[in-house]
Amino acid sequence: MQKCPVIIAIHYTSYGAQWRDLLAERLTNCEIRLWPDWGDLAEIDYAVAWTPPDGLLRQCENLKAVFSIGAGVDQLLADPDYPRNVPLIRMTDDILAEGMAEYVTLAVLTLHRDLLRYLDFQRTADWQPLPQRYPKDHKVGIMGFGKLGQAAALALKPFGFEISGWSRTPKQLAGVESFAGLEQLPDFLAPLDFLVVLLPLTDDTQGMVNADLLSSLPRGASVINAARGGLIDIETLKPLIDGGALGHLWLDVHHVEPLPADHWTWAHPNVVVTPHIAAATLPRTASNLVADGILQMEAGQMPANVVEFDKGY
Ligand code: NDP
Ligand code: OXD
Repeated sequence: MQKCPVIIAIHYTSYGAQWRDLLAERLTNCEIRLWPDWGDLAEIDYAVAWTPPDGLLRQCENLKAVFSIGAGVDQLLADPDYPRNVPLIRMTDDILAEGMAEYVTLAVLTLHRDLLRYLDFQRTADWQPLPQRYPKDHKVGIMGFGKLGQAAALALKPFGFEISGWSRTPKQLAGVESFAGLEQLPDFLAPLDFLVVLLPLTDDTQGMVNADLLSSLPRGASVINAARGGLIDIETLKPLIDGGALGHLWLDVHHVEPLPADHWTWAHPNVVVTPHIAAATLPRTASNLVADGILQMEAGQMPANVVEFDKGY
């Protein structure tokens, strides 16, 4: 390495310090600067970021690349001054796929086996066996069939659920029906008992999961969103869940985060709320991918998983 690239990890204290120390172990020729000690922004070669302040990355005028520490990049592209001439690399650590597969399996099995109702019965010591349903009776559709969506499908498959995926381009995954494009969306939705949303948030997908789209689902179907809150037009879903058109809403991500304490989803009996924990980035493994990417770039190669700005993911 001829020149020491300088890396800026944009983060709050203990998490940021962890990233700084892990990157320093791998990138021994680099000076790592941690928020808020940026120094001269023109000296920065690489940024490692989640939600930097708007305009900051544009001020790093000699930036060679930005590494997102999340699989999603909408939080970076939301900056109106985001420098779109600089490659943006998204996080694809396998540990995210493992976490998401586990989370989606937890949500589907909880709803499929009526666990929420049994927990209610337990509160009043009510011994009330419900008729058992079998996986072959339930169809799961995964909207957004990329790295995380396919990992979720592979985790659910051994239980015996019928699984389908919807994406922009068709996919081939053994035993899973693939649907692609808007024209196939109604056919994808029509038979589902569980719709799992794992799309990236882009100009095309913003607010896509609304009352109109969900009218294609069978009555009583449930929706699990573990991708981004902005994909769902949440207020249009309240009448559907109140009236039983939707069975349950299972939300890991929200239109505003942290979700305000007075939002109706917290207290609704048919809504499950978790605080954006489906698949957390693990600095120990993720920092290796970032370090590998920087070393590749210093060797004149472009890392995989560069975001296509026109698609937004
Ligand atoms: P990928 O890029 O691997 O997959 C995205 C999928 O969405 C692809 O199948 C893509 O289709 C499809 N897609 C995108 N736009 C459209 C569209 N307009 N119409 C149809 N299909 C579309 O992303 P990941 O699987 O790695 O991650 C998905 C999202 O999960 C992230 O963007 C992030 O927001 C969220 N996430 C949430 C976490 C949490 O803890 N809650 C943790 C990690 C990620 P195609 O394959 O044809 O391109
Ligand atoms: C991600 C996330 O995008 O944590 O990785 O939400």
